Amino acid sequence: MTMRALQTKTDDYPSRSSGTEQWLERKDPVFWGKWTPEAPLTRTEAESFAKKGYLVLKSLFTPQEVQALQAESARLRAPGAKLDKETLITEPGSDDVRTIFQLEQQSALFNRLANHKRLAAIASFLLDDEVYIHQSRLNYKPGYAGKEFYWHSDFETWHAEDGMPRMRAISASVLLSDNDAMNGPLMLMPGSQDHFIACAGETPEDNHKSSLKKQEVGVPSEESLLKLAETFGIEYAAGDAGTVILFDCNTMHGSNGNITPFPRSNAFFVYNAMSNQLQAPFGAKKPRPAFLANRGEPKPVTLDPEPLA
Ligand code: 6CS
Ligand code: FE
Repeated sequence: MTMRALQTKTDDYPSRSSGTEQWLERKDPVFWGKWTPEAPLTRTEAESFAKKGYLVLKSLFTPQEVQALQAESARLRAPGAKLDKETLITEPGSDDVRTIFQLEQQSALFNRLANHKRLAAIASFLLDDEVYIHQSRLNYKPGYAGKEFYWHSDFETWHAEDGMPRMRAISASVLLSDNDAMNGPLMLMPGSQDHFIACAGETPEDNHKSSLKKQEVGVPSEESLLKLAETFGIEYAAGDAGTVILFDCNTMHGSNGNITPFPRSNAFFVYNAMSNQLQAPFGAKKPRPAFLANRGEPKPVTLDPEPLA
């Protein structure tokens, strides 16, 4: 048996294992590294990430790069794009594509984005380790009828269903459309990353088949959401296309629907520390498929410095 297959003996973040919800303290840092003048973030940015559990970086990509990414995103969503059917998730109640998973494996340009130094070096710095892509996706929230994403901690799902041991992963959302208060931007509770809400209930078999359209298991109770919102407040991350939102794997987040005529899309990469590779799921009978959670022999990102366009 390889080291990676071994299960950690005690579970610091048990969830979905009893009938009751519980608030547990976080046992991992948010910012694992140490700031130096060579760091890819300013000291203020690194400290703000540690405190709030998220960071918005404006204009990380040039207008030319953004245009190239938008064109590639349109190509992937157009009829005839050769995509693995399994990786496509439609909106609840319609055939509109909501998410394309394994983005960096189905598009050369998005592969370069996932490996790009401007993104991956920041994740690697904050997590103080080499990083690999745990999950990637192109999210598309159509205009008029884009559906919401209910409140959740990503780590809760990744720990329970995918076997991610520690809170040592960061999501990077690269905005491909302008996001403002109106078209269903990402909402976050700053500071919520320091608490783990162990959820009630059990993971149903093949939960991902419905949870990716509408998550119902692994979400906090309304009482806990109220307490979190009263304690930490709710902020939203706005920015023009090309803005990057980085957030910790345990920051409570969600987004409203989008009834504006303007669609909203983003490319989303989850960077996990190489030392934090997946084990057996902590709160489900079998692990989710590989298109949702990279559990092979993951390769660290390359930190490619070349412009994308
Ligand atoms: O399933 C996932 O990996 C992600 N999607 C949802 C709806 N919840 C957890 C996590 O963010
Ligand atoms: Fe999420």
